[in-house]
Amino acid sequence: MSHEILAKLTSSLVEGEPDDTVALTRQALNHQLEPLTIINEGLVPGMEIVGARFQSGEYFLPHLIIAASGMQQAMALLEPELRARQQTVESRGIVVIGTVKGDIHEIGKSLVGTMMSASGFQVHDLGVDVPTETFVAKVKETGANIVGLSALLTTTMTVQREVIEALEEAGIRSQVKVIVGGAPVSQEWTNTIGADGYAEDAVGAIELGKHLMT
Ligand code: B12
Repeated sequence: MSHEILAKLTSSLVEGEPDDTVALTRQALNHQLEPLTIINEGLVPGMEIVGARFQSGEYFLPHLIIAASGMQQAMALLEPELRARQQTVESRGIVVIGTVKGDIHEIGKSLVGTMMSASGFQVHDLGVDVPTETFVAKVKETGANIVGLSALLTTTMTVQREVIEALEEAGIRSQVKVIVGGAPVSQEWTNTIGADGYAEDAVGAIELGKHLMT
């Protein structure tokens, strides 16, 4: 039964039925499925299929927007559940996360933020298209241990380097670990710009965050 709900959840994203995605997410929660299971085994596979179909030319932008809307509505239901489970977990550290200036891709960044939050990090999500100076100001304000920079475009990857430079100029680079991610980002790029870590998905980001805090 649980497997069936998760499979239907995946299909609802692929078929572009956001109302079904929301209804099935509620159903999955009612069946006592863990929010992380719903995300990892229901929603993420759906977005991966949609992404692959877009890349192969089978899907176009409207398909993506509809799928993204379904994913975001589902995440809005799951986030309070994830947070509720965090209440018993000790804070692992303060994380500031956002998608860099010029880039409006939200889903992966939000997933990383939500999942890090669910794993016990205190997460401040600045949203998308975040000005470099806002990252710096928020790191100062919160005393963040980690700043996460998401970039999904080859044209906005370079902004990750700009944020690192701005942290250096503000004299706080040594106080905060910079982690980077997004589809075009690699370990090689991470080394090139002098970031402290890279993860290719949200699960990897949690491991990376834990590792950097030890
Ligand atoms: C959905 C989507 C959109 C949606 C975004 C909706 C939203 N609210 O987010 C919409 C339709 C708005 C969109 C717009 C555009 N998009 Co788009 N989009 C995608 C798509 C299909 C999926 C992205 C996604 O959500 N994936 C699902 C999530 C779960 O994965 P993810 O984002 O990669 O995140 C994971 C990891 O990367 C990692 N991660 C992400 N961030 C971080 C941060 C840290 C700190 C860490 C550690 C890890 C991490 O963990 C995440 C979770 O597992 C990708 C294709 C792809 N395969 O990536 C194209 C893609 C990124 N888009 C692309 C393009 C070109 C655009 C547009 C320029 C299109 C246009 N002509 O208008 C605009 C960009 C506008 C702008 N200024 O930003 C290109 C980029 C090409 C390039 N290399 O530069 C891609 C690769 C598609 C393609 N092959 O052409 N897009």
